[in-house]
Amino acid sequence: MGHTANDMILPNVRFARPLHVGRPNLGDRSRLLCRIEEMLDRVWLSNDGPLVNEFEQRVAEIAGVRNCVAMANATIALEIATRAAGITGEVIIPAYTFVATAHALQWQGITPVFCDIDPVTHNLDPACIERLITPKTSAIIGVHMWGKPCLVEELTTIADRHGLTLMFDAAHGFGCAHAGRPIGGFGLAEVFSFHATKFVNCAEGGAVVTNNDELAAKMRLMRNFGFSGYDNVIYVGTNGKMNELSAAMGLTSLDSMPRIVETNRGNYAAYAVALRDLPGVTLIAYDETQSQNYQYVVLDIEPAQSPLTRDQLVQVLHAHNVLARRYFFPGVHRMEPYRSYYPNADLLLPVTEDVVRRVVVLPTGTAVSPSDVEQIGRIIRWALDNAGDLRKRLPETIPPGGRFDEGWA
Ligand code: T4K
Repeated sequence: MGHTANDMILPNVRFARPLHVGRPNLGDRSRLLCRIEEMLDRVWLSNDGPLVNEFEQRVAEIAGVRNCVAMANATIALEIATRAAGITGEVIIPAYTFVATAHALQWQGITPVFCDIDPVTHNLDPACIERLITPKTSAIIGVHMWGKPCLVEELTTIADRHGLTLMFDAAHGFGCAHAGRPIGGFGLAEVFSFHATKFVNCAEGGAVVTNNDELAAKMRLMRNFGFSGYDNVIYVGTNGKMNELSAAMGLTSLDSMPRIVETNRGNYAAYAVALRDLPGVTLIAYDETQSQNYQYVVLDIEPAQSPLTRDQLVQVLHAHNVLARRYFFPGVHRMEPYRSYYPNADLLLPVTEDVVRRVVVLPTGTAVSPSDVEQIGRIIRWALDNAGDLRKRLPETIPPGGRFDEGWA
């Protein structure tokens, strides 16, 4: 008798609703609507409005910095920050990141140079950075992957030794700390994302934080077409402004920040219990002595020990309506235009090549309860226990853009 999709599903455990990675956390609806009412009464919708100003102050305070410049999203924030900092030529970034880190540079004619990562922290490997520095290198941009801080001190030493600018893509790092200091104050500037999928969100939003007042002033001009007062343009600028609706959303989200972190932390602890002692499956650890946002629940699937491949496990999860994500497969160096520009980049990126095949990110946030997590744990345990059967049905790998349900039917 042939298999059916149902043979691959643990009875009564498929979720009735899809569980997403990055389902937005919604704050207090009435507080949000009240802010929007006030905004409408003021008839002030964008351009440095009071809600944006308040959002900037609160973000700067949490990040422990003097300046926060709110932007429309983190991608444009990265573009403006690098441009305002005078970065040109080549910039060293990890290949293991969301594509925006590279695109923000390429968009401006700056060349992203892909650096390998540490297999445990998933952050830039300082030893690799040194090998990539050329006379054209002007900066290093570290990414605090999953909110886990880069080796800030090592990167600072390298940047100082070579006269390079150091900045951080802290899209994942809001509310996290390193050595007792909040992420936000390291390097020349750091960039947060407040996209809908982030634990604190503005629907769309981002910000550059910095202790450099001059840089902050320049970025304020650049995000508003370079206008310095009426009719007076003093830089080439763009439109990177955050609007008041987004700031209302962001402020309401900030009000709920402690509750969201607590929920994430509870889910993370529930995952640690649910996934205990599984062969080849490790939950990526956070430094519990430092402030964390726990917005990403990340599993490492060790190919030599797990009876299923990472992609087979993702297929099983999707069949149960758990829409786990392969962040950041296949690596930015394997996406266009970088794939065409550097067809052999993979040879220099052995750790990245390995990690992009091992990592899977699971749903968390306020849309997920500890009992959901327990259920997800049961699905994974069942899948590994029944790996012999499942392996016969499921392709070992799914290409980029491929659908996870193709192996079922
Ligand atoms: N640097 C790094 C290291 C980043 O991770 C990011 C963004 C950036 C820079 C750039 O930041 P922004 O310019 O976006 O501010 C998502 C997010 O779109 C992206 O912001 C984020 N990183 C990345 C890690 O994840 P996708 O393409 O995976 O998103 P998407 O649209 O598939 O959304 C994920 C899931 O969330 C969906 O399956 C459903 C759910 N969802 C999403 C939205 C927007 C909802 O339920 N409701 C929603 O409103 O990139």
